[in-house]
Amino acid sequence: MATPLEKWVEEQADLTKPKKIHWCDGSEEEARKLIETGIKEENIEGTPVFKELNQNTWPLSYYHKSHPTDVARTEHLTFICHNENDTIGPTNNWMHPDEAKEKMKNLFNGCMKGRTMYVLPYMMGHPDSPYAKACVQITDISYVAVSMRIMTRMSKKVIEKIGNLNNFVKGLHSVGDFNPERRFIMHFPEENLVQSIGSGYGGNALLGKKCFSLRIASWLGLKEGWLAEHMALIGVETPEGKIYYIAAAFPSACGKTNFAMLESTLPGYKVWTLGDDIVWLNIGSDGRLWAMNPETGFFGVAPGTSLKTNPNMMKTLKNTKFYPVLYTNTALNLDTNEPWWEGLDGDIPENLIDWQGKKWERGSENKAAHPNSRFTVSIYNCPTLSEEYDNPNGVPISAIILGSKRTKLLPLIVEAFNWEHGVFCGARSGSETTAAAAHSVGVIRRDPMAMLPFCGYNMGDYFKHWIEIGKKLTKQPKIFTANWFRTDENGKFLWPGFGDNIRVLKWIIDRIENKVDAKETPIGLIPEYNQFDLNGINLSKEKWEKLFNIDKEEWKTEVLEVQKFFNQFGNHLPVELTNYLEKLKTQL
Ligand code: SAT
Ligand code: MN
Repeated sequence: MATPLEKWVEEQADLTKPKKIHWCDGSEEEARKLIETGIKEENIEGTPVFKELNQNTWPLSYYHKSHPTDVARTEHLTFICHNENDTIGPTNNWMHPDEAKEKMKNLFNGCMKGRTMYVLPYMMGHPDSPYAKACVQITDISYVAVSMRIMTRMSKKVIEKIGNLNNFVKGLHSVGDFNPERRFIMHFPEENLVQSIGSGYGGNALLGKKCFSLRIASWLGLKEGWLAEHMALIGVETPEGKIYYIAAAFPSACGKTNFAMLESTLPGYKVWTLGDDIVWLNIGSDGRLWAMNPETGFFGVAPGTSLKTNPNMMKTLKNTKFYPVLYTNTALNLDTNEPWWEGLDGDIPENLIDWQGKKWERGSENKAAHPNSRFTVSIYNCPTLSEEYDNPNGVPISAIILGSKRTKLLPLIVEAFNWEHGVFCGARSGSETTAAAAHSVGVIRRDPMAMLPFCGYNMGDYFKHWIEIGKKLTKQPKIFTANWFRTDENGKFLWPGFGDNIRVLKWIIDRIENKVDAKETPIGLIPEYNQFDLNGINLSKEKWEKLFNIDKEEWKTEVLEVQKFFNQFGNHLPVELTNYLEKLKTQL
């Protein structure tokens, strides 16, 4: 008798009609074979799926170029298919599950003709963790199969774990014909199912990532009493040897990866890495909030990554522990066969081709590497990996940072008055958009908890859920908002950022340990200049004032924007948030 898994795979094969079916075991040997296949396999416009890079200087590394129209998440083609429109709220695209299924059935029909169907069994979370989830993704491109090996715990054992059960998370993916007209990413939260066609790009195609571990998982979290969040996860070790675990939300392409492997500029402080993108937060039996990263790799933005901005990532990329390391849509140095991107150390190479394969002229307006070009690399390569990373129980959280990217308005760091106020601060957050999604870059949009594109249900209910979680905790983590991106009147960043962000982390820990005071403002508690460690950097009082200035006029405009945003949620919006907004209005 076929198991539910075997039956499901058979049904998908009947629909998509592949030439053959390959069940992956997640081994290194298999990944090597997949890469070999990819090198010979034509992808788009005559380019192969993989190209081997210089193995002397960039060991284990391979290059992948995606379709020029397929370089970022496509939020307008991403749908959440609950039965009721109301369940997804005003910030998601909705389609009725029946309609979506019908549409996708037509698109999937015969789409794998002549191709291999890869069946990928994987876990999100450590297999021994009570919070882990068993998943299976089907795909028809070796790039996704190899990427999923890096990003998840892929293994045959997952098949045994699933056994005769049908509750595994299902993902059906095909690159289709890469036509944006026939590109859809459909989520069926009630069925633990994702269907994606027409894209080979990261968040659209690696279905364990944003599709399952955030959109579907956030819905599971609502029903089961936990949170799935778009956060980095770190441990900060103090000179006394104590480690505080901190989870930090930032929108895509706002430096979460750099933050996750921050190299401290303060003597005695060290940051340990646990994750750079997704955190699942559960209430432990001790009533504390426990966090784990369900992923096992980094899918990070390449441009701007260097020995100066993120030395630990450069070491991670060059580490030979885990095979392989992938580069997607970067530029290529034709003389040396090395990947290249804007911001990489060293001189700009003479002989570059850009991410579209065209010769790149120095001084050209266009970037050589796509601004959202990425590397895919195992977390086990990371020299600062926390010893607790594989702990099935996760780590207890002492603080949550809810970050935004704002060149104006928002101070470097603000402590919320309490958990509920923290939820309000996260809910009202807005950020400048980046190249991680296909839309105009640099405009401000509301992005609560950096989850706007990733919350699988009505965000009004999501805010309520956060408040409810807080009530259940016996020891609530402190909540902070952070903004590394504030500029002066000449457009220059006021805060050095990167390794110096440890100073902000130190202040957070000092607040947890009750070692420093904070100044009360209408938006929350801010540090005192003389109680914040600025040793070794040159930050004048004048600059500090600009960094923490709360401009009432700017905030009045902001409050109106927040009001507009909140209004959309109608009676789904928790009254606590309305109250905090009213209070803020009065105080301004
Ligand atoms: O494309 S991903 O969603 O995987 C990366 C991101 O945008 O955060
Ligand atoms: Mn992300």
